[in-house]
Amino acid sequence: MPDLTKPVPAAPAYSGPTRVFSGVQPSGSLHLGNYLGALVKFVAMQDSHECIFCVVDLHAITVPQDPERLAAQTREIAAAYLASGVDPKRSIIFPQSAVTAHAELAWIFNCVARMGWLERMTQYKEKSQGKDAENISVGLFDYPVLQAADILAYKATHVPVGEDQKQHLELSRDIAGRFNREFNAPDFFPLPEPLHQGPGARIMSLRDGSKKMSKSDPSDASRINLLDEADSIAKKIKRATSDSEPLPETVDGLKGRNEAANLVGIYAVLAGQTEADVLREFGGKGFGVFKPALAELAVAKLGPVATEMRRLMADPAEVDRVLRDGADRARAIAAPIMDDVRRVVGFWRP
Ligand code: AQP
Repeated sequence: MPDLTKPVPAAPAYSGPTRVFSGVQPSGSLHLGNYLGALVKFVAMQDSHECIFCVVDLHAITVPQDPERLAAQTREIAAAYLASGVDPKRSIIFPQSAVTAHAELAWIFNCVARMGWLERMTQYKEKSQGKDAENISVGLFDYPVLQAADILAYKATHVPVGEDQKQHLELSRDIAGRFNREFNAPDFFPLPEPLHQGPGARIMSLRDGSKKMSKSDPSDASRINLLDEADSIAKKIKRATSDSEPLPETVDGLKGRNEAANLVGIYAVLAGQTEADVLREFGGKGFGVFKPALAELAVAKLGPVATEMRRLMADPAEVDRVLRDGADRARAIAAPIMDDVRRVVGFWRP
Protein backbone atom coordinates (compact mmCIF):
# COMPACT_ATOMS: atom_id res chain seq x y z
CA MET A 1 0.00 0.00 0.00
CA PRO A 2 1.58 3.36 -0.90
CA ASP A 3 2.00 5.91 1.89
CA LEU A 4 -0.53 8.59 0.94
CA THR A 5 0.48 10.84 3.83
CA LYS A 6 3.89 11.55 2.30
CA PRO A 7 4.15 14.94 0.53
CA VAL A 8 4.17 14.76 -3.25
CA PRO A 9 7.72 15.25 -4.50
CA ALA A 10 8.10 18.27 -6.79
CA ALA A 11 7.75 17.33 -10.45
CA PRO A 12 10.83 17.69 -12.62
CA ALA A 13 11.26 21.05 -14.31
CA TYR A 14 10.43 21.05 -18.00
CA SER A 15 13.46 20.47 -20.16
CA GLY A 16 12.03 18.46 -23.03
CA PRO A 17 12.40 18.81 -26.76
CA THR A 18 10.94 21.53 -28.94
CA ARG A 19 7.71 19.94 -29.97
CA VAL A 20 4.86 21.18 -32.16
CA PHE A 21 1.25 20.11 -31.74
CA SER A 22 -1.58 21.01 -34.08
CA GLY A 23 -4.89 19.58 -35.18
CA VAL A 24 -7.60 19.76 -37.81
CA GLN A 25 -11.24 18.86 -37.17
CA PRO A 26 -12.93 16.16 -39.24
CA SER A 27 -16.04 18.31 -39.40
CA GLY A 28 -16.48 18.68 -43.16
CA SER A 29 -14.54 19.22 -46.35
CA LEU A 30 -11.14 20.82 -46.03
CA HIS A 31 -10.80 24.06 -47.90
CA LEU A 32 -8.14 26.38 -49.25
CA GLY A 33 -7.96 28.21 -45.89
CA ASN A 34 -7.11 24.97 -44.06
CA TYR A 35 -4.62 24.09 -46.77
CA LEU A 36 -2.71 27.39 -46.87
CA GLY A 37 -3.24 28.31 -43.21
CA ALA A 38 -2.40 24.91 -41.77
CA LEU A 39 -1.31 22.01 -44.02
CA VAL A 40 1.32 23.85 -46.07
CA LYS A 41 2.82 25.29 -42.89
CA PHE A 42 2.83 21.88 -41.20
CA VAL A 43 4.91 20.45 -44.03
CA ALA A 44 7.51 23.19 -43.62
CA MET A 45 7.68 22.70 -39.84
CA GLN A 46 8.77 19.07 -40.12
CA ASP A 47 12.29 20.20 -40.98
CA SER A 48 12.76 22.17 -37.79
CA HIS A 49 10.56 20.55 -35.14
CA GLU A 50 9.29 17.26 -33.79
CA CYS A 51 5.68 17.41 -35.00
CA ILE A 52 2.47 15.84 -33.71
CA PHE A 53 -0.49 16.36 -36.04
CA CYS A 54 -3.87 15.25 -34.82
CA VAL A 55 -7.28 14.73 -36.39
CA VAL A 56 -9.35 16.25 -33.61
CA ASP A 57 -12.52 14.18 -33.68
CA LEU A 58 -13.32 14.91 -30.01
CA HIS A 59 -13.50 18.58 -30.98
CA ALA A 60 -15.66 17.80 -34.00
CA ILE A 61 -18.46 16.32 -31.88
CA THR A 62 -18.95 19.60 -29.99
CA VAL A 63 -21.51 20.11 -32.76
CA PRO A 64 -23.55 17.17 -34.08
CA GLN A 65 -21.71 14.86 -36.53
CA ASP A 66 -23.12 11.97 -38.52
CA PRO A 67 -21.70 8.83 -36.81
CA GLU A 68 -21.86 7.04 -40.17
CA ARG A 69 -19.48 9.61 -41.65
CA LEU A 70 -17.16 10.62 -38.80
CA ALA A 71 -14.58 7.86 -39.28
CA ALA A 72 -14.53 8.47 -43.06
CA GLN A 73 -14.00 12.20 -42.45
CA THR A 74 -11.16 11.36 -40.05
CA ARG A 75 -9.48 9.30 -42.78
CA GLU A 76 -10.07 12.14 -45.23
CA ILE A 77 -8.20 14.62 -43.02
CA ALA A 78 -5.37 12.10 -42.61
CA ALA A 79 -5.31 11.72 -46.41
CA ALA A 80 -5.09 15.52 -46.71
CA TYR A 81 -2.11 15.63 -44.33
CA LEU A 82 -0.35 12.95 -46.37
CA ALA A 83 -1.28 14.38 -49.78
CA SER A 84 0.00 17.82 -48.72
CA GLY A 85 3.38 16.35 -47.87
CA VAL A 86 3.31 15.55 -44.15
CA ASP A 87 5.72 12.63 -43.78
CA PRO A 88 4.30 9.98 -41.42
CA LYS A 89 7.80 8.69 -40.66
CA ARG A 90 9.00 12.02 -39.37
CA SER A 91 5.71 13.35 -37.98
CA ILE A 92 2.98 11.70 -35.92
CA ILE A 93 -0.50 11.65 -37.52
CA PHE A 94 -3.32 10.18 -35.39
CA PRO A 95 -6.96 10.50 -34.36
CA GLN A 96 -7.49 12.33 -31.06
CA SER A 97 -10.07 9.84 -29.72
CA ALA A 98 -7.52 7.00 -30.05
CA VAL A 99 -5.43 8.49 -27.21
CA THR A 100 -7.41 8.75 -23.99
CA ALA A 101 -4.92 11.16 -22.41
CA HIS A 102 -6.68 14.06 -24.19
CA ALA A 103 -10.01 13.48 -22.45
CA GLU A 104 -8.44 12.64 -19.10
CA LEU A 105 -6.22 15.72 -19.01
CA ALA A 106 -9.12 17.89 -20.21
CA TRP A 107 -11.09 16.84 -17.11
CA ILE A 108 -8.21 17.74 -14.81
CA PHE A 109 -7.84 21.07 -16.62
CA ASN A 110 -11.59 21.68 -16.23
CA CYS A 111 -10.87 21.85 -12.54
CA VAL A 112 -7.98 24.28 -13.10
CA ALA A 113 -9.57 26.66 -15.66
CA ARG A 114 -12.01 29.32 -14.45
CA MET A 115 -15.49 29.98 -15.84
CA GLY A 116 -14.62 33.63 -16.42
CA TRP A 117 -11.67 32.67 -18.66
CA LEU A 118 -13.91 30.60 -20.92
CA GLU A 119 -16.73 33.12 -20.97
CA ARG A 120 -14.34 35.62 -22.51
CA MET A 121 -13.46 33.43 -25.53
CA THR A 122 -14.57 35.30 -28.63
CA GLN A 123 -14.86 32.17 -30.80
CA TYR A 124 -17.41 30.74 -28.35
CA LYS A 125 -19.29 34.03 -28.31
CA GLU A 126 -19.32 34.09 -32.14
CA LYS A 127 -20.27 30.42 -32.55
CA SER A 128 -23.07 30.68 -29.99
CA GLN A 129 -24.43 33.94 -31.36
CA GLY A 130 -27.94 33.76 -32.75
CA LYS A 131 -28.30 30.17 -31.53
CA ASP A 132 -30.45 29.02 -28.65
CA ALA A 133 -27.83 29.51 -25.92
CA GLU A 134 -29.49 26.95 -23.63
CA ASN A 135 -29.18 24.38 -26.36
CA ILE A 136 -25.46 24.66 -27.12
CA SER A 137 -23.36 21.70 -26.01
CA VAL A 138 -21.21 22.11 -22.91
CA GLY A 139 -18.42 20.81 -25.16
CA LEU A 140 -18.59 23.89 -27.39
CA PHE A 141 -18.06 26.06 -24.31
CA ASP A 142 -15.32 23.81 -22.96
CA TYR A 143 -13.53 23.36 -26.31
CA PRO A 144 -10.48 25.51 -25.41
CA VAL A 145 -9.82 23.41 -22.29
CA LEU A 146 -9.66 20.27 -24.43
CA GLN A 147 -7.35 22.20 -26.74
CA ALA A 148 -5.04 22.94 -23.80
CA ALA A 149 -5.07 19.22 -22.94
CA ASP A 150 -4.25 18.30 -26.56
CA ILE A 151 -1.13 20.43 -26.44
CA LEU A 152 0.02 19.71 -22.91
CA ALA A 153 -0.57 15.94 -22.91
CA TYR A 154 2.60 15.96 -25.04
CA LYS A 155 4.23 18.94 -23.32
CA ALA A 156 4.26 20.55 -26.74
CA THR A 157 6.25 23.77 -26.70
CA HIS A 158 5.00 25.36 -29.92
CA VAL A 159 1.64 25.65 -31.60
CA PRO A 160 1.10 27.08 -35.08
CA VAL A 161 -1.78 29.49 -34.69
CA GLY A 162 -3.98 31.32 -37.11
CA GLU A 163 -5.37 34.69 -35.99
CA ASP A 164 -8.55 32.98 -34.76
CA GLN A 165 -6.68 30.65 -32.39
CA LYS A 166 -4.43 33.17 -30.59
CA GLN A 167 -6.84 33.65 -27.70
CA HIS A 168 -7.18 29.89 -27.19
CA LEU A 169 -3.41 29.48 -27.02
CA GLU A 170 -3.29 32.23 -24.37
CA LEU A 171 -5.81 30.19 -22.41
CA SER A 172 -3.60 27.09 -22.70
CA ARG A 173 -0.74 29.11 -21.25
CA ASP A 174 -2.97 30.33 -18.40
CA ILE A 175 -4.06 26.76 -17.64
CA ALA A 176 -0.47 25.44 -17.74
CA GLY A 177 0.72 28.27 -15.47
CA ARG A 178 -2.11 27.82 -12.98
CA PHE A 179 -1.61 24.02 -12.88
CA ASN A 180 2.11 24.49 -12.19
CA ARG A 181 1.38 26.95 -9.35
CA GLU A 182 -1.63 25.19 -7.88
CA PHE A 183 0.16 21.84 -7.63
CA ASN A 184 3.46 23.32 -6.58
CA ALA A 185 5.13 21.89 -9.66
CA PRO A 186 7.12 24.79 -11.11
CA ASP A 187 7.80 24.38 -14.84
CA PHE A 188 5.98 21.02 -14.98
CA PHE A 189 4.11 22.10 -18.09
CA PRO A 190 5.83 24.36 -20.61
CA LEU A 191 3.90 27.51 -21.50
CA PRO A 192 3.30 26.80 -25.20
CA GLU A 193 4.45 29.48 -27.60
CA PRO A 194 2.72 30.54 -30.80
CA LEU A 195 4.47 29.79 -34.07
CA HIS A 196 3.47 32.67 -36.27
CA GLN A 197 2.07 31.59 -39.56
CA GLY A 198 3.11 34.35 -41.90
CA PRO A 199 1.14 34.84 -45.11
CA GLY A 200 -2.03 32.76 -45.54
CA ALA A 201 -2.80 32.79 -41.82
CA ARG A 202 -6.30 34.05 -42.59
CA ILE A 203 -7.93 33.26 -45.92
CA MET A 204 -11.31 34.94 -46.21
CA SER A 205 -14.64 33.78 -47.65
CA LEU A 206 -15.01 34.20 -51.43
CA ARG A 207 -18.45 35.73 -50.82
CA ASP A 208 -17.61 38.11 -47.98
CA GLY A 209 -14.07 39.40 -47.47
CA SER A 210 -14.75 40.20 -43.82
CA LYS A 211 -15.51 36.56 -42.83
CA LYS A 212 -12.92 33.79 -42.74
CA MET A 213 -13.23 30.91 -45.19
CA SER A 214 -14.85 28.17 -43.13
CA LYS A 215 -16.05 24.57 -43.45
CA SER A 216 -19.25 25.41 -41.64
CA ASP A 217 -20.24 28.33 -43.90
CA PRO A 218 -23.59 27.21 -45.40
CA SER A 219 -22.56 28.61 -48.80
CA ASP A 220 -20.32 26.19 -50.73
CA ALA A 221 -19.47 29.10 -53.06
CA SER A 222 -17.72 30.81 -50.13
CA ARG A 223 -14.84 28.33 -50.17
CA ILE A 224 -12.65 26.26 -52.46
CA ASN A 225 -12.74 22.69 -51.20
CA LEU A 226 -9.58 20.65 -51.56
CA LEU A 227 -11.54 18.02 -53.47
CA ASP A 228 -13.28 20.47 -55.85
CA GLU A 229 -12.86 19.66 -59.55
CA ALA A 230 -10.93 22.13 -61.73
CA ASP A 231 -14.06 23.62 -63.34
CA SER A 232 -15.70 24.13 -59.97
CA ILE A 233 -12.58 25.96 -58.67
CA ALA A 234 -12.57 28.17 -61.76
CA LYS A 235 -16.30 28.94 -61.41
CA LYS A 236 -16.03 29.82 -57.73
CA ILE A 237 -13.12 32.18 -58.37
CA LYS A 238 -14.92 33.78 -61.32
CA ARG A 239 -17.99 34.37 -59.15
CA ALA A 240 -16.02 35.49 -56.08
CA THR A 241 -17.18 38.84 -54.76
CA SER A 242 -14.87 41.62 -56.00
CA ASP A 243 -15.27 45.28 -56.92
CA SER A 244 -15.28 47.25 -60.14
CA GLU A 245 -11.89 48.95 -59.67
CA PRO A 246 -8.71 47.65 -61.30
CA LEU A 247 -6.13 46.19 -58.92
CA PRO A 248 -3.90 48.82 -57.27
CA GLU A 249 -0.20 49.17 -58.04
CA THR A 250 0.81 48.97 -54.37
CA VAL A 251 -0.17 46.95 -51.29
CA ASP A 252 -1.39 50.15 -49.58
CA GLY A 253 -4.02 50.46 -52.28
CA LEU A 254 -5.66 47.23 -51.04
CA LYS A 255 -6.72 48.94 -47.79
CA GLY A 256 -10.51 48.99 -47.46
CA ARG A 257 -10.85 46.50 -50.35
CA ASN A 258 -11.28 43.27 -48.37
CA GLU A 259 -12.26 41.04 -51.28
CA ALA A 260 -9.48 42.29 -53.58
CA ALA A 261 -6.95 41.95 -50.74
CA ASN A 262 -8.09 38.37 -50.12
CA LEU A 263 -7.77 37.30 -53.77
CA VAL A 264 -4.35 38.94 -54.11
CA GLY A 265 -3.28 37.29 -50.82
CA ILE A 266 -4.40 33.87 -52.07
CA TYR A 267 -2.49 34.34 -55.33
CA ALA A 268 0.63 35.42 -53.44
CA VAL A 269 0.67 32.40 -51.10
CA LEU A 270 -0.08 29.92 -53.87
CA ALA A 271 2.65 31.39 -56.07
CA GLY A 272 5.14 31.77 -53.22
CA GLN A 273 5.38 35.50 -53.92
CA THR A 274 4.74 38.63 -51.91
CA GLU A 275 1.58 40.69 -52.47
CA ALA A 276 3.84 43.44 -53.86
CA ASP A 277 5.15 40.98 -56.49
CA VAL A 278 1.58 40.10 -57.48
CA LEU A 279 0.60 43.76 -57.79
CA ARG A 280 3.70 44.50 -59.86
CA GLU A 281 2.32 42.00 -62.35
CA PHE A 282 -1.41 42.69 -62.09
CA GLY A 283 -1.61 46.30 -60.80
CA GLY A 284 -3.83 48.38 -63.11
CA LYS A 285 -5.52 45.25 -64.49
CA GLY A 286 -9.14 44.38 -63.80
CA PHE A 287 -10.60 41.22 -62.27
CA GLY A 288 -11.44 40.00 -65.80
CA VAL A 289 -7.70 39.39 -66.20
CA PHE A 290 -6.75 38.58 -62.61
CA LYS A 291 -9.42 36.01 -61.77
CA PRO A 292 -8.62 33.62 -64.67
CA ALA A 293 -4.91 33.80 -63.76
CA LEU A 294 -5.77 33.02 -60.14
CA ALA A 295 -8.05 30.15 -61.19
CA GLU A 296 -5.30 28.65 -63.34
CA LEU A 297 -2.79 28.88 -60.50
CA ALA A 298 -5.22 27.41 -57.94
CA VAL A 299 -6.05 24.45 -60.19
CA ALA A 300 -2.35 23.81 -60.88
CA LYS A 301 -1.48 23.82 -57.15
CA LEU A 302 -4.53 22.02 -55.74
CA GLY A 303 -5.05 19.47 -58.53
CA PRO A 304 -2.17 17.15 -57.55
CA VAL A 305 -3.15 17.33 -53.85
CA ALA A 306 -6.73 16.32 -54.69
CA THR A 307 -5.52 13.47 -56.92
CA GLU A 308 -3.32 12.06 -54.15
CA MET A 309 -6.12 12.50 -51.59
CA ARG A 310 -8.50 10.53 -53.81
CA ARG A 311 -5.92 7.77 -54.24
CA LEU A 312 -5.44 7.50 -50.48
CA MET A 313 -9.16 7.62 -49.75
CA ALA A 314 -9.62 4.69 -52.12
CA ASP A 315 -7.11 2.75 -50.02
CA PRO A 316 -8.30 3.14 -46.40
CA ALA A 317 -5.93 0.37 -45.28
CA GLU A 318 -2.90 2.57 -46.03
CA VAL A 319 -4.38 5.53 -44.15
CA ASP A 320 -5.42 3.30 -41.25
CA ARG A 321 -1.86 1.98 -40.96
CA VAL A 322 -0.57 5.55 -40.62
CA LEU A 323 -3.25 6.44 -38.04
CA ARG A 324 -2.65 3.29 -35.98
CA ASP A 325 1.11 3.78 -35.94
CA GLY A 326 0.65 7.49 -35.12
CA ALA A 327 -1.71 6.68 -32.23
CA ASP A 328 0.82 4.19 -30.79
CA ARG A 329 3.61 6.76 -30.95
CA ALA A 330 1.40 9.50 -29.49
CA ARG A 331 0.33 7.22 -26.62
CA ALA A 332 3.95 6.39 -25.87
CA ILE A 333 4.76 10.10 -25.45
CA ALA A 334 1.63 10.94 -23.43
CA ALA A 335 1.70 7.92 -21.07
CA PRO A 336 4.66 8.95 -18.83
CA ILE A 337 3.46 12.57 -18.82
CA MET A 338 0.00 11.48 -17.65
CA ASP A 339 1.58 9.24 -15.05
CA ASP A 340 3.42 12.29 -13.69
CA VAL A 341 0.22 14.37 -13.83
CA ARG A 342 -1.67 11.77 -11.75
CA ARG A 343 1.13 11.76 -9.19
CA VAL A 344 1.30 15.57 -9.01
CA VAL A 345 -2.50 15.84 -8.61
CA GLY A 346 -2.39 13.20 -5.89
CA PHE A 347 -4.53 10.50 -7.45
CA TRP A 348 -4.24 6.99 -6.08
CA ARG A 349 -1.74 4.94 -8.03
CA PRO A 350 -1.06 1.26 -7.43
N1 AQP B 1 -9.81 30.71 -43.37
C1 AQP B 1 -8.69 30.22 -42.87
N2 AQP B 1 -7.50 30.79 -43.20
C2 AQP B 1 -6.34 30.30 -42.70
N3 AQP B 1 -6.28 29.23 -41.87
C3 AQP B 1 -7.45 28.63 -41.53
N4 AQP B 1 -7.74 27.57 -40.76
C4 AQP B 1 -9.08 27.37 -40.76
N5 AQP B 1 -9.68 28.29 -41.52
C5 AQP B 1 -8.70 29.09 -42.02
C6 AQP B 1 -6.74 26.78 -40.06
O1 AQP B 1 -6.98 25.41 -40.35
C7 AQP B 1 -6.62 24.61 -39.22
C8 AQP B 1 -7.69 23.63 -38.94
O2 AQP B 1 -8.88 24.25 -38.60
P1 AQP B 1 -10.04 23.39 -37.95
O3 AQP B 1 -10.56 22.44 -38.93
O4 AQP B 1 -9.60 22.78 -36.70
O5 AQP B 1 -11.16 24.37 -37.54
P2 AQP B 1 -11.42 25.85 -37.82
O6 AQP B 1 -10.24 26.71 -37.59
O7 AQP B 1 -12.63 26.18 -37.01
O8 AQP B 1 -11.72 25.77 -39.38
P3 AQP B 1 -13.05 26.06 -40.07
O9 AQP B 1 -12.91 25.72 -41.49
O10 AQP B 1 -13.54 27.43 -39.75
O11 AQP B 1 -14.01 24.97 -39.44
P4 AQP B 1 -15.41 25.14 -38.78
O12 AQP B 1 -16.25 25.90 -39.78
O13 AQP B 1 -15.85 23.72 -38.59
O14 AQP B 1 -15.24 25.88 -37.51
C9 AQP B 1 -6.35 25.56 -38.07
O15 AQP B 1 -4.94 25.67 -37.94
C10 AQP B 1 -6.93 26.87 -38.54
O16 AQP B 1 -6.25 28.00 -38.00
